[in-house]
This record gives sequence, C-alpha cells and structure tokens, in this order.
Amino acid sequence: MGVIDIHHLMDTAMLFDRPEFDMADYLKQAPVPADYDLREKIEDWRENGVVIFENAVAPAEIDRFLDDIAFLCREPKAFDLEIEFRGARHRLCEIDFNPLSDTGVKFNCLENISLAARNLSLNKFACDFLGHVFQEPPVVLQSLTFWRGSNQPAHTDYPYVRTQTKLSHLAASWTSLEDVHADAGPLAYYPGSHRPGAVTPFDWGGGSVVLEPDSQRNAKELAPYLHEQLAAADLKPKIFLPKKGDVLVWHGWLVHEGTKTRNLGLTRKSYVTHFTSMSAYPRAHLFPNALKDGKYTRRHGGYVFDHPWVKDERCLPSWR
Ligand SMILES: O=C(O)CCC(=O)C(=O)O
Ligand SMILES: [Fe+2]
Repeated sequence: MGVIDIHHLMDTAMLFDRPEFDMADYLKQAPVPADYDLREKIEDWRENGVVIFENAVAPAEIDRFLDDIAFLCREPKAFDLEIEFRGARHRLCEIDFNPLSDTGVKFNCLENISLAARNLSLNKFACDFLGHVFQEPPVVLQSLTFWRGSNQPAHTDYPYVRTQTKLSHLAASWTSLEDVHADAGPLAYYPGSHRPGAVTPFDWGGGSVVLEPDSQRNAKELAPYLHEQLAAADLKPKIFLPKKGDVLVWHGWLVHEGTKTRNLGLTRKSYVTHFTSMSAYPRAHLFPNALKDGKYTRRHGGYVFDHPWVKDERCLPSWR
C-alpha cells in the first residue's frame, strides 16, 4: 500500500462532512430516533465535531463495569491484559503494583473480556447516532479505560487509530464513569477543528497523515503544530465536565486533549471507545466466519467482534 495521504483522508470523508450533504433531503428518508433530536445532533456534529448525550448510561451498567475492574485488580495474575502505567506498557499478570495506585492506569481493550465494557461501548445513543454518521453499522475498534486524567497533549486520533481500511471512518465515544471534577484533568476539545480546511493535517513525512514506525516526524511534534493551527483558525478549547453516565461522541478529525490534572488526589474514571464502520473494519481482527459463527456481540445496531488472539475470554463477573 502507498502513503496514506490527505487524498485518502478526504476521499474517505463521511456523508455529513461532504459539501453535497443536504440536511432536508437526509431527514426526509432517515429513520427517526425515538429518544433524541436527530437534526440537532447532526447540526452539532457538523458545526462542532462533537455530540453530547446526557444521562445516556444507567448507573447500574457503569457499576457492573467498575465491578469487573475491581475483580481484575484483585486477581491481576489471572489476566493477560495490556495496561499502560506511567507511559509504559505492561501485562497485567506481570506487574507487582496496584494498577489503580497514584498516577493511575489505562486498561486497553477491556471489551475483549468484559461484557459490561461491551455494553458501555454499544450504548444506545452512541450506536444509533454513529449509524447515521457512518451510514453503516458502527463497529468497535478498541477501548481505553482511564482511572485518572490522561494529561494527553492535543491530538487527533486518526494518525494513531488507523487499522480501519478507510482512515476517515473513525469516531470515538467518551463515557463518564463518575462525576468529573474540574481539577481532575477533564477532557477538552476544540469545536470546529474537525471541519475540512480548519486544521491542515500534520505531515509525518513524505505526505503521510498517519504515524508509522519509521516516520520522519515524532509524536512530540504534533501538539505544538496543532496549537499553531488552532490559533491561526481562532479555535478555542471547550472543557467537558460530565456527570456519571454522560456520553460525548467525537469526530475522528477533531482535536482534543486531556487537560492537566490540578489535584493529583482526584480520579477521573472514564471509558473511551473508538469506532469505525462495518465496511472499514479490518478483516484480520475477525474470526474467519465471525458473523455466521456468532463471534461477536451486537447491540443497538453496533458490533464488538471477538478476536482470534484473545485468551481471557468471558471470565469477568459481568459475563455470569
Ligand atoms: O480522555 C482523555 O483524556 C483523552 C482520551 C483520548 O484522547 C483518546 O482516547 O483518544
Ligand atoms: Fe484521542
């Protein structure tokens, strides 16, 4: 495959980002959601690159997920799960510290082993809306579970989250697992930064818009570049201070960041899911006859596929 360049990014743009998109025509034929205003959400998406669904997850569903995490932390030796701690990757079964201690931890892809995680990813509002965004069923690519603020500098996701065969078929949901305090390092995003032309994609070398192992440019160069672009376009950050159960969905081109944690004593429990469309989902991540053999979870029109390489299947409390 050649360089994944800006032409690929633009050629794979989703319906609502295309200049020919016509809201009135679209709404005439679109299925009408029962529990949110589709026109308002599409307008938010096109204008800001973000939609917010308040109170979208029942507290009991979140608590089931937190129970799974508590189980993992009591039995870390039993799980071959990847986690990130202080910027380094570890296997949960190999660590000798409490994964929820001081600076906190990021669990990768808990949806592989937790039904509660799958249910959070396949949230009714997020999946229904993303079905409109993608014009196809949304499929989970990965999830990230944060116990504390990420303090992650400004970035877009597509240079990093890029196993989908159409790079622009990318969106993410951010589910709040508790009320988020302003000093806990909340998520910030730059409304409008997803619009074509607002921010020129970063060139990682040779015209590539994605980070490769041999890229000429370094991930540390991205944030300063984006801040210059955001200042030139006069785009200002907005801070997301959700209540437990609120869900924010962002566009794969949107610039966002984890703000600085001002009070290191506070947690900021959140669950992020990255989605692509069914047609862009990487075939190598599926069992050979995944649909026929039921190697997936389907809910609210969205999918989580089982992966051939996952060992710790279905052993957490939420599967019982
Ligand atoms: O939650 C955060 O602080 C940032 C998360 C993020 O950027 C991501 O998961 O893509
Ligand atoms: Fe991100």
